[in-house]
Amino acid sequence: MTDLASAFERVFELAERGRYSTSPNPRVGAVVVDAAGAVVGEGWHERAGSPHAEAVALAEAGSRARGATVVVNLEPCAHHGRTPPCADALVAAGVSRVVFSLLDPDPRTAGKGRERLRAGGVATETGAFAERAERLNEPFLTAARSGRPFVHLKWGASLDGKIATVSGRSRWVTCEEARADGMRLREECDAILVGAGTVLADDPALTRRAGLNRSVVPHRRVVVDGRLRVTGDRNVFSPRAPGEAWLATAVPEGDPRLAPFRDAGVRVLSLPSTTPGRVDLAALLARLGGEEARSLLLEGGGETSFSFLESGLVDRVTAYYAPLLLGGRETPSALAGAGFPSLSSAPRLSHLEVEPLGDGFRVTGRVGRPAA
Ligand code: AOF
Ligand code: ZN
Repeated sequence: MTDLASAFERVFELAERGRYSTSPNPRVGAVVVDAAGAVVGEGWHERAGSPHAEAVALAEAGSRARGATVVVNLEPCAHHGRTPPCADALVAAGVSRVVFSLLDPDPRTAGKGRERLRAGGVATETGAFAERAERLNEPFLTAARSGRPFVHLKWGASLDGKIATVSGRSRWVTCEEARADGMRLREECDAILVGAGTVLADDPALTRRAGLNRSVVPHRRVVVDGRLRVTGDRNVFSPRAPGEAWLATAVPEGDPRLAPFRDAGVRVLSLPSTTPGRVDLAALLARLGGEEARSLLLEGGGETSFSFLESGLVDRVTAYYAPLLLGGRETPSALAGAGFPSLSSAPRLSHLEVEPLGDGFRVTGRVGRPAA
């Protein structure tokens, strides 16, 4: 006998299987529970183009779906996309009730799935486990609501917030477990971004190396460099690396210094600037969003991270802390820039999750809107 809470527990477990593969689609799990409380069908969405969770669960349930309750973390879709509408399939299967957590913000569904179910005589309930459902699909939901990718800011630092020693060495501040977890975040995100300062100081490759991602969205390695300080011989632009390299700059399209990047296969985006020499980050995110990038991992450095925060464009922060004290007035910090002038204008994190990791800890939280 399955109650609603345990059915949802299973739904989230199933949906979680799609963590590294469903983008640009959401992570969805579905469970069919018959009138006696037995689970007669289960499904999850594997990747864009493959059947939706409800379709898989209904197929497994077969005729046992008649009169059953279907539990799912997202509103069943109402549209013919890469697959036919789940709402119609649920009506056709004769289910009596659908319990789902959230309305699907995709404008092709957005309440229409629920309407189709109701019109077909199926009872609906919305809102159960909504918070957990939000957390699971932060990238998809943020992107569908705003048209830009979900921005996840990450850093690894000493306990006093320094990301390198005073001499600039930064590679081994946090422990191996923290670095592995950071690598796992790269697998979840459709794009990884750093500023020019980080390219010049650390020369990162921004590649995914854990081999977890199986989504259809190409992985973008993005460099923001308003004034064009970097050169094409940096690791991030290597034509041998998988995925696309993007260079976002404020220098005009016709600048001859951009030609070698283009010749090397780099996507050059000459974007408007907010202040002279600085890329309009919202314009960059809109370009990424327009190409189905649902999430972006922002890996520094301090100037670039601060610019994103200042523009109100960061959704989540994950920080790894080492039990290490570096000090130093000139030591690079996770955040630089001009700094927020007051406590009320500074972004604040909510829904904090703190976990020990290796010899340090990880803290993650949602970025709230500043009060002023
Ligand atoms: C569901 N269940 O398992 C998924 C849903 O073009 P398609 O067919 O790949 O559909 C993608 C859209 O369908 C996506 O934007 C989202 O609105 C919904 N995804 N809905 O009921 C699922 N993956
Ligand atoms: Zn569907």
